[in-house]
Amino acid sequence: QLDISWYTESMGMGRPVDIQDRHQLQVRAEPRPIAMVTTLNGYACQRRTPLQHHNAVLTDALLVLAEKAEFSENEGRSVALRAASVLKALPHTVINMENLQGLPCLGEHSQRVIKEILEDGKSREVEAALHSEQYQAMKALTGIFGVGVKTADRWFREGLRHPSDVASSGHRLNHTQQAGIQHYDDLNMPVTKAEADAIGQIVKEAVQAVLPGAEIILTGGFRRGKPTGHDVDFLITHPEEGKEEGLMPKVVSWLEARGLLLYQKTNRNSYLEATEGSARPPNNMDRFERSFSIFRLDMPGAGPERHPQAALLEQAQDDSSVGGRRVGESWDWKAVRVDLVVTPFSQFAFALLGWTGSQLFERELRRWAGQEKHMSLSSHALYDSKQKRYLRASCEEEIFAHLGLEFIPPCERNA
Ligand code: DCT
Ligand code: MG
Repeated sequence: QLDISWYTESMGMGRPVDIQDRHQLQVRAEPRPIAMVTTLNGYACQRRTPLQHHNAVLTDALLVLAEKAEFSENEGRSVALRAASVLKALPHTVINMENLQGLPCLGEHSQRVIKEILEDGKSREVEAALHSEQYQAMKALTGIFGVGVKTADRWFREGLRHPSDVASSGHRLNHTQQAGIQHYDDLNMPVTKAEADAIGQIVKEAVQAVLPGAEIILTGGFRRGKPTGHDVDFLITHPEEGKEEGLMPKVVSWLEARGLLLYQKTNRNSYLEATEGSARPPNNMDRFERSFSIFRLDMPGAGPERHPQAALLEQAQDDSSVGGRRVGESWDWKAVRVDLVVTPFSQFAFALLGWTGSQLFERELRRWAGQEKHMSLSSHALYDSKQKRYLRASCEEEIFAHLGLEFIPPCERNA
């Protein structure tokens, strides 16, 4: 899937070089500007995308533009995300526009931004976005758990800029948003792998206590090898199909009885294969028995050193109820967003694939299935529209095989 046409020792500088040039180079046998021509497949699910890549300066810029587009609800978001994703899969640093030849998903807009950064070190459009009041306010307001772009945009138009403005605005907030405001600082601090593992131990204990033999697995970004995340995602299942039914309320009660949950909202499983056929649910993430929660993770001995924002908060003496703790309060626990999902064993492989991400990798898998294979993929099942039947799978490898795709391990799904 990856074809590095050719390159010589000192990468970069040149234009793509054809066979004749190459011959001349060899004849002259002198160091020459390099051509690095790489071709990549058009779907992110056909590419290997590692966590660490060579073009962070460019992808960071494109991701700001994706965010800016998201805040104004235009489709530029997916365009910029796809462009960034292609650069993440490149095995080398882009240093000139020729390096982009033959690459998919790089439209005129993305190329303009890349060119500017290569020439001037930065993009005016990205700088303007980062400094704009709208971008900063939307970023802060959508950073509240339970607040989406629509609500944030309405608040922005009313003159609100920051969670503290919302808290003092007198707006009626739902329970999720109240929790989001209350734990704003903690929830905007990255969750570390160590914290995710600590929560994993707690969830494991809870699950084992209420249903012996049940299994839990850490999914989402941490399964892809990310060192931090915005939340912790777990899948729970039991090898005996049916045993998992009704598990979530019991797990939640166990956790609540021990004071480990600061907030939780459970959705029932609303997926019914037989009656729904191949219909693709509008949002296939919402149909398992799923609990969105905020854990209270004990952090023994934690002080401002381990909780860097504590120092900042202490400076903000006059701040109101936003954030979590007032000056002088202890920092021995941290609020952490956790998603728990219960899946029947027969759907486990699909759930695992669907919840491992990245979000773009998932979107591209579904696009590939629909457009290239006349299949419909969700986190529950894979339906073949030509054969008019569901295709079963007991592991991720089988799903890739059904889709006619080379298997990509989780650590290379960071599209
Ligand atoms: N997912 C998806 N489509 C969405 C949202 C999520 O396919 N609209 C899948 C892919 C990732 C997984 O669910 C978990 O979602 P997040 O926690 O949002 O993503 P993440 O990769 O775990 O990111 P983070 O590390 O920030 O938590
Ligand atoms: Mg996650």
